[in-house]
Amino acid sequence: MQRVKPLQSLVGFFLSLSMSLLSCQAPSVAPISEPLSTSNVKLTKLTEGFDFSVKMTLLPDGSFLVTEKNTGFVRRVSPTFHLQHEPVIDIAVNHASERGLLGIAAHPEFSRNGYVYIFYVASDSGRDTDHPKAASDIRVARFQLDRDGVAQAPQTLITLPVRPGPFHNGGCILFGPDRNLYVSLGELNRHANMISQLKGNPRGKILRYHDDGSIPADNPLGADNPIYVYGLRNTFGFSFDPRGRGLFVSDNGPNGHDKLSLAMPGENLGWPLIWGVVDQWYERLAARFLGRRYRHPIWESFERRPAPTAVGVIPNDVYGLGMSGRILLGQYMEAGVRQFTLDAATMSVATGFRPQSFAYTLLL
Ligand SMILES: [Ca+2]
Repeated sequence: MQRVKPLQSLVGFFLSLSMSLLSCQAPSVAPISEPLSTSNVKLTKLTEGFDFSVKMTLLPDGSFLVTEKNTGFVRRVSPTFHLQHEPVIDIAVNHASERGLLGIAAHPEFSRNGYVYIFYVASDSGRDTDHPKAASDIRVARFQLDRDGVAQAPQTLITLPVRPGPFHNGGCILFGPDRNLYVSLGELNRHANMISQLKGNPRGKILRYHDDGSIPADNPLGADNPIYVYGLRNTFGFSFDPRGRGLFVSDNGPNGHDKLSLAMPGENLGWPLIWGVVDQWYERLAARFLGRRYRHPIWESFERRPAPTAVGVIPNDVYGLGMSGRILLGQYMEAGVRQFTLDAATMSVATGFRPQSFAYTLLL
């Protein structure tokens, strides 16, 4: 299999390591491509009328909020799947290339406080724009919905110390079971400087914050460091395993090699040193070099480019026997949802694929 290798200079570096490393057994996972025997997940179109919808978050009353990348609208869909015409809130975004309003998450105590968090690339003019130079920053903000569904002006909680990239801005935000806020930031398509591997820089990482934007003292890389998982390229989705096995993380690779990983706190998913199942000699060596923090993926797409987005895990067997713990992965280029089941003994995966003609909302 021919792969693009942007870091050929590393080969020479690794050659200088002892030959004993060459004989080490590499961590390896053999993805199984057999379809799953049962497929109880059904995709149903619930509503339409969005302008480039990207993410959604469920509210306690059964309605959900949906982000529109280019308009900066947050739109509400009722429990009966009626799309409210007027947006809940309208953010001034820079939506050039992959920028825009990218992420949304309702606070775990939304019923009490009405807080909704959003991730976006802010315009520097107060108006939506796609001018490449008219971006202010990448931020996480919080607004409050009152009981009538009226939004208060957003308050910026986190301004990420980076220059927005035209590509690879990440943008998935999620509250974890510990009620902390998790944020994915891509490497902004500037990976030649190994930025995803640097533990002092937020690019190419999943970050962990308190709900007020402060950094938890028990973060895995230190009390003043927001990094939770590193070595990422551009992650649009992640989800905690309800069984407590870790954090399932999707990542978009270069020219294919999209991935699904199961990461523990403080772990390194390899980019840009490694970007798939370890099957090349220099990647095996790189895996050894990265050491115990490196975690190889549980699945990769090889030459295909499904462009994974959201990740979800079915928490119980309400959808049928054998469905509990199944992992669902949204796909942008190969529209539809891919599903996985994780073999608890080998931590490898079996996959099932149900192609769709165009994107649907996932009904769970
Ligand atoms: Ca707007």
